[in-house]
This record gives sequence, structure tokens and C-alpha cells, in this order.
Amino acid sequence: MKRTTLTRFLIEQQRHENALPAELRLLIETVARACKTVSHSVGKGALGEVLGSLDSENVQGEVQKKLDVIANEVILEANEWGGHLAAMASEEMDTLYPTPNRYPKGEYLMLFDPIDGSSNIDVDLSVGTIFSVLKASDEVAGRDVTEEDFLQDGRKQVAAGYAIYGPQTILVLSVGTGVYEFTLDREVGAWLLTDADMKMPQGKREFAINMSNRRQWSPGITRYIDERVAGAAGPAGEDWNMRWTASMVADVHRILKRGGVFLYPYDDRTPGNGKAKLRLMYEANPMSYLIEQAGGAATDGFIPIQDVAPTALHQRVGVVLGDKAEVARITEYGKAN
Ligand code: P6P
Repeated sequence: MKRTTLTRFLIEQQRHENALPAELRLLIETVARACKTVSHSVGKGALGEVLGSLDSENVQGEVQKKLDVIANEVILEANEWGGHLAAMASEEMDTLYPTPNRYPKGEYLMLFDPIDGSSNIDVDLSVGTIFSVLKASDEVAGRDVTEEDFLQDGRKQVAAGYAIYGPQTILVLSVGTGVYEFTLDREVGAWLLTDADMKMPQGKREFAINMSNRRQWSPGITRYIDERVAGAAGPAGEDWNMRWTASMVADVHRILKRGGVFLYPYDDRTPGNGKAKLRLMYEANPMSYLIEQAGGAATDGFIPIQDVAPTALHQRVGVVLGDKAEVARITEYGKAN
């Protein structure tokens, strides 16, 4: 079966859907190429001297894994010279990375988490790269890019996607015309279309949450999860299953493919984390864009994540995403308590 390559798919999107300016197509192809390089490093494991942690901490106060820094460098170096980006921002960098003056400044901004779920690296569980693309304001052509230029709500995203480095290496992407999955053909080094126009199955009874945080949850979240744990004997009236991979990319990919609901809600954790764990700009927003494009819903427990007005590059936000009916129920429980 002859499959469509990412390059052909993007050219056809540009030709037929007019959703894809040439510069954005170049950006996506460059990111996809960088993810192939990251996948190669991840796959080496102990053989590639890429496991383990560094002595450094990132701006989140998290100990950096070697691969966090390696992947960050790969994505910066792949994208800085192409002329499609004005600047980049990453979970692993305190502040923005402007396109060096020796290269042309582009019209897009990209935010990314180079290795999401990096605590899983050393135990060979799936990790991934998440990216979100915004248009820079025309003004940046005549001045330095600032963090404020990045602080656009999720509705302003023009593209988003993730790569997941698991048993397969998969790229999931949207440019606003649906969600598309590509699988890496390692022999040829090509991304091949393996799921065109992904639609998230609804009505599936599988929830994803870190149960060890139960003591910190709000009453609405506690009620919702306790009902599902009670199963058919309780108010939910049916048995539910649970998964938690501690890798948002892996949990979201599973939900896109087989449905369910993912929760990392606001909770009463130590105030230092602003009562939430996941980052708005390069985790929650891009994943919410994809989930909504695939027919699901994504809120912070109260309002659509993509309507949250950003105030800081690394701000955190509650996340409830997946099955529309379940997200609505969780919102209802949150308002009732
Ligand atoms: P916990 C990974 O560090 C991450 O940012 C997400 O990928 C994942 O969903 C979450 O944190 C896991 O958090 O508290 O269960 O380790």
C-alpha cells in the first residue's frame, strides 16, 4: 500500500485547503525532521550516553534529564536558520530564544516541550515532544521579540502537534483542518500518513489521573473520580478503567485513539506550583487544540483551556480533556461544589 508522505500531505494541504502558508509548511517539516533526530537519540538509551540526569534544574525547578537538554538543542538548531521563526520558547529555557541576527527573522513563534514525560526516559516508557505555533505580530519585524509577544491565547494557534517516542515513533499534527497521524518509516526515514482526519471515540469509560494526589483534589474532582472507581455499583452505573503513564503525550495519544478522559486538575498542592502542574503554553494549549480538532473538549476544569488568557510564559493550568460528555460532567461537578 503506497502511503502519503508528510511532505506530500503538507503540499496538498497548502494547495487544496489554503490553510497552510509556505513558511508554515517549512516550519512543520523542520520540526518533524528534528523529531526524527530526537527519536534516534531516545532510542539509543544507555548505549548513547543519553540517560540519567544533569546537575542542573530548569525554570520549573525540575532536575533536567540529559535528553531534555539534548532534545532542546536539536530543536533550536534545526529551526533557528530557516527564516520561518521570529523566536522560540521552551520548557527547558528560562526565557525566549530569539532567532539569531545572522539568520532572517520569520513570522512565526514556536513554543515546545522538547521531552515531555522525561521522568519515564530511564525506565524505557514512552515520552514525546509537544509544539505549538503562533503568528508573531507584524511589529516584531522592526524590534526585538518579547515574552509578551508569546502571550496569546490558545485560539490564536495556527498549528500544534506532538511526536511520541514509543514502540512506534508517531507524529500527530493539526493546522486547523483536522488531526493527522504519521508513523516514522525508520528504514526510509520518512513520515507516512497512517491515520487521516483522526476523530476521538466518544463514550469510552477510561480515565487518566494521578490517584496519589487525591488528598489535594477539589470536592468536584473527588466526587467524579470516586464515582468512576465505584463503577456499576455506584452513581456512574458502569465500570470504568484507569490508566496513568505520567507522560501527557502518551495519555493524550491514547485518548485520541480510543477515547476517555484525562485530568490533571487544579489542586491544593504546595503553593509554589500555583496549584497546577501542567504548563499552559506548551502542554495544555497544543493538546487542547488537537483534542478539539478531533471532536473532544479541553478545559481547565471550568473554562476552555484555549480561552485562558496567558500572563506568563511558564504559567501552569488545570487540565481536563477528552470525551466531551465527561468534560462537561466534570465542569458541572466543579460548579456544584
Ligand atoms: P506526575 C511530565 O512531567 C508531565 O509534565 C506530563 O507529561 C504528565 O502528564 C505529568 O507531568 C505527570 O505528573 O505528577 O504524575 O508525575
